[in-house]
Amino acid sequence: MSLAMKQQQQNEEINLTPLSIAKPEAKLYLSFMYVAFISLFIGGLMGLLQVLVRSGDFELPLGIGYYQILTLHGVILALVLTTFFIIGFQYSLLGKTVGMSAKQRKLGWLSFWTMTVGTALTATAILLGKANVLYTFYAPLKAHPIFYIGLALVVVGTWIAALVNWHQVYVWKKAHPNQKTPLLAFMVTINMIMWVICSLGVAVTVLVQFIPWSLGYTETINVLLSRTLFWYFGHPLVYFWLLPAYMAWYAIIPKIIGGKIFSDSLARLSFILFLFFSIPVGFHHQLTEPGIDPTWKFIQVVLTFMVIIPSLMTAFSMFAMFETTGRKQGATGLFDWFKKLPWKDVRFVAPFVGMLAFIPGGAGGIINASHQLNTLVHNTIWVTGHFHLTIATTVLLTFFGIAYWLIPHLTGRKLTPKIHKLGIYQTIIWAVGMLIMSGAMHIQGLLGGPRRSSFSEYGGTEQAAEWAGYQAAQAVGGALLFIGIVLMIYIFMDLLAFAPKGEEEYPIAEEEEDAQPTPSWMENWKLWIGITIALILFAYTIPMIDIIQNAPPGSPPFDNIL
Ligand code: HAS
Repeated sequence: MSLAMKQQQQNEEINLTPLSIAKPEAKLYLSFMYVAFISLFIGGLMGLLQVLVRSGDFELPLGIGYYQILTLHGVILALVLTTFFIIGFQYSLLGKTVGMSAKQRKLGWLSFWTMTVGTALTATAILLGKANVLYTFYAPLKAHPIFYIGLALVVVGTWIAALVNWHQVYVWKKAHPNQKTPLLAFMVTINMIMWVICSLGVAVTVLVQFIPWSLGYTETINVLLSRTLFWYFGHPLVYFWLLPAYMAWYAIIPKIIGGKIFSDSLARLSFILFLFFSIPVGFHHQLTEPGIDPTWKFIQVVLTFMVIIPSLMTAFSMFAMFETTGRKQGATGLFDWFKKLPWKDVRFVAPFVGMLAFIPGGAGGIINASHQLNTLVHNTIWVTGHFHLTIATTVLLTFFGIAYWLIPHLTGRKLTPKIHKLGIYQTIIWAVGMLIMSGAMHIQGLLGGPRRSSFSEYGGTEQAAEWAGYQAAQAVGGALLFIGIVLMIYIFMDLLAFAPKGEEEYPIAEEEEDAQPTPSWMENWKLWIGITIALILFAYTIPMIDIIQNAPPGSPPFDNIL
């Protein structure tokens, strides 16, 4: 058989017809979506209250504390909304590409209920005002033990989901021994490997340090160790959010715009690089932390610059895919392909605006990661501006883009022209709101405005007076974003229960007919996990020993900050 025929045969085998999703599976995937969208509403409302308080013209009623709503905002949006959406979406990706058995579905429910009970416990502690510790729960701020126990349960739930996901892929692999794992299943496998390895760090600090300390079994806590373990988890956490968005960019958007996957191998390589470089970089969140040797900070900053590469590869891929598709549709000239993109299709427009936001969002990340520049922006509201561009725009708009077809696909309804239109308005409102809010946060940060702080005039200093206009702008932007949230909840409910019955496509793109075959070594899991662990041991072993051996006296708890 000629090489060309072999390639074609392999591509045909890979472009398998997507499996159909049965009702019981749809119910499971949808349950994750319910929690995600309820969280969006609650978290968004808290965000609105925050920007109003910080404008200086509004006070919280009924003795509610600023740090209470800030904690709820961060936990419910950054941890709950994201995790539920991602686990539900990833289950659906695997259900569609490799299938889900009844047994796996049952375990899927176990993961859902473990995560939901955990969320309820953590939320209760926050609502009772017993956990005003923000989403990073930095020691020595202390929360009620239930807060940490709830978070631990959420993580355990995700581990169950990881086991189910890997089992799904394993079963498929056994049934298709000589075929490469479908691209989306490969990507989910990587994301969950990264997640399990990194969440071990937060599990250790919560179980060994926080829970005994909050129960009063130990009097003090090693603050530096707890933060280091948190950021060992906390940076890969941001890629755990980003990679599902990249899954949609690489393998779903091409189908929506009428194109093909630009390069299956390149997509896989970028995910492998994320696995390598997402974890050994946590120190770039601790560049101002005094107890860490600068050499190790330098090494982790270098590794941080390595993790930028797969995002640059993704940017290249997106441009290439847009241009190739446009040219196939008859575009000529340098930029005509741009006009060929489906500007009335909200399934494309929302993620596309997310991609645009990642250009300044990613550039901001590169600034943060540069040691000298970090001293200027660290702990200022610039950082809050950065993560509202990345997670709250790039990732969230992509998640909205996914919801427009995923929810009707699961409920057996149609995405109507009316919802397309509303969705495009929603995207515009979000983009404008975020431009105003995040832009003002970036500028105020450069003028020295702190993050994680309630309104203060700082004794009437001139510097604080400079921030007033930017704080007002944040309130305006935040109010627009809340309108965007209300609109999105309306759209979600419409797609759930009111849109006309019908069939909505689950768009999975195929490879080009003449695509080069993906090398089989790309699935050398032992090698990838081995390199990942080697990099982690290299970046963390010596500084960890140093942090533990030369630990300063531990800290007693600081409780009930309002
Ligand atoms: Fe970050 C702080 C560095 C990416 C989230 N980050 C945070 C925090 C969060 C967060 C939540 O080094 C705050 C944590 C806290 O509470 O303290 N970040 C980076 C770097 C990247 C980065 C180097 N961050 C993210 C992503 C996030 C996220 C993604 C969420 C999803 N970040 C930092 C650092 C800090 C930090 C420090 C600590 C700051 C401090 O001092 O506290 C990189 O991954 C960024 C690489 C990205 C790019 C952009 C590629 C562009 C693409 C779009 C292409 C556009 C297209 C459109 C195709 C290089 C892929 C086509 C357009 C046409 C016109 C056709």
